[in-house]
Amino acid sequence: MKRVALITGITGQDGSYLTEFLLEKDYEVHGISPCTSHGFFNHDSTIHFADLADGTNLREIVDSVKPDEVYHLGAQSHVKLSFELPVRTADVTGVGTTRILNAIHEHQQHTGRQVRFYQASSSEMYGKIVESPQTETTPFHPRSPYACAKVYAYWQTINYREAYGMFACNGILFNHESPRRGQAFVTRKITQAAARIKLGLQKELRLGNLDAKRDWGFAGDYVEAMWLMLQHSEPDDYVIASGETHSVREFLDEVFGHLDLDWQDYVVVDPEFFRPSEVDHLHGDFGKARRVLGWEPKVSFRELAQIMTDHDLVAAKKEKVLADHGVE
Ligand code: G4F
Repeated sequence: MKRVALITGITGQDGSYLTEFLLEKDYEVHGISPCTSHGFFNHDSTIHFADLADGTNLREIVDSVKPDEVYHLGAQSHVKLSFELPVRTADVTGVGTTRILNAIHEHQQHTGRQVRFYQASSSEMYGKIVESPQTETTPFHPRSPYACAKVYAYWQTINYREAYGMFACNGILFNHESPRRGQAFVTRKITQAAARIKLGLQKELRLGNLDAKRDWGFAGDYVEAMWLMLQHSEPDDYVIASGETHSVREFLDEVFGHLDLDWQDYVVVDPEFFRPSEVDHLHGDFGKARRVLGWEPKVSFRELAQIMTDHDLVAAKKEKVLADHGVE
């Protein structure tokens, strides 16, 4: 019998890599998505439409799919946007987690089945950090409505584990990127702009805080860690990170350097892209995941920057051919 996985946020970056990973392992893959208009669709998976802010059909979906594993990746995941949409972010990213946990709990009670649950927790929860590198025991100090919602969801996941014996795990994932990363996140914004600048399609790149430091890894590596957590004998919480920290400036160096350009000729610092409160420095220690799950990242910071840049250069070349032929 095939194992069955249900993924919220299936059409996002992580959802698409996880779908491919699970199909490769011969899972039957189902996903929950709020709309059809954007994202990555894998035709070997089945999509069910539901909004995490409206839990009415979540229980029906869980009852009909009968998943062995649920990967809860769906969220309003943009930190800066969360300052503009704090209530929506709390509802989708925070309470949305309770809605899906509750649907699974009711399903388990009703059917006697066991469902394993993965919560996409975030390094943003560390916020104003109290130690470095950050581990599973580092206290949280969230610095955005998004991070507050993620802290709430983190504790709900532990609460369902402790109160009802649910097999529920938090993966505390540090920033993870890829050519499928949304264009509003800083790495992809930089690789797209650099490729377009290289081909003369764009003249400048407007960014916010260049001094922020992040622990950036490759999303394709990180979905394996999600799966490993749910295969372990005990549910637990794990930091998943690259173990390195780099500034936005260093990412610019890698990307523009790869294209033989100097970013200082093109980057304009624009207050528009600063946040009301910033997370200055994130650096994860994935020692527990390595020890217990046997997981470690494969793609380095430099390789990640180059993979993303090369991908966006191909896209920019296509755009240029169309532009040269007057097609918009
Ligand atoms: O790429 P970012 O928007 O990612 P951020 O805020 O670290 O959050 C991402 O990673 C989290 C994991 O730690 C996830 F939970 C979350 O959902 C999301 O995926 O920004 C990275 C840094 C920030 O310090 C930001 O201020 O880059 C800085 N930055 C500078 N200029 C910019 C820009 N960020 C964006 N998005 N756009 C800019 O123009």
